[in-house]
Amino acid sequence: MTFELPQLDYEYNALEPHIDALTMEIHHSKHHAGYTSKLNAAIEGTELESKSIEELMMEHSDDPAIRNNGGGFWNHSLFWKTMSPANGGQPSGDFSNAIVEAFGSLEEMKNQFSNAAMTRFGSGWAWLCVANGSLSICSTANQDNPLMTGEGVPILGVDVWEHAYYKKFGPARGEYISSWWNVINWDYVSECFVNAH
Ligand code: MN3
Repeated sequence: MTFELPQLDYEYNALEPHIDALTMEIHHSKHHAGYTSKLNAAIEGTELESKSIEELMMEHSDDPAIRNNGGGFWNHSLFWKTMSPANGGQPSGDFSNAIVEAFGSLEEMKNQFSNAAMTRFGSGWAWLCVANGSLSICSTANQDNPLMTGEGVPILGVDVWEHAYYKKFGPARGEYISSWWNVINWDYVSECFVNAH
């Protein structure tokens, strides 16, 4: 199996002014493309070629080439899908109920998530996960994710590598995270929540 760089469902400039077009273009066509080709190079000609990306991450993340590039491939694939220029509404139904149950309110979930993203030292991600039927928040270093660590199934993640925000926001990671909340595709995240059960 060869992994392919997924196309975006929107143009590079579609998330302006919240996420800028140049960052989107470099992030997708260089960074994500790089993880994808390095992942393919790492598994080429080995028995790992027959594995799904989830199997690679859950069973073979002790190999740094799989961990870093497989994580980079999967994490960014989720990241693009969970953003939308249409700002897909608000969490609804069972997903909304689960947020209230776990955090008290959507605002509080966003506060805790943003705090996890702000306090991740260096490069990494913050995550909203489904674990044992309920929602939780964590963060991981580099391109690691909760599927590798067994912490849950990620349904929303924010990339806090400097390549995700430095062109527009400089060192102001908090301004980037605040802007990013404006382009969440809640309909897609709700779908992920349902599928994670
Ligand atoms: Mn990135």
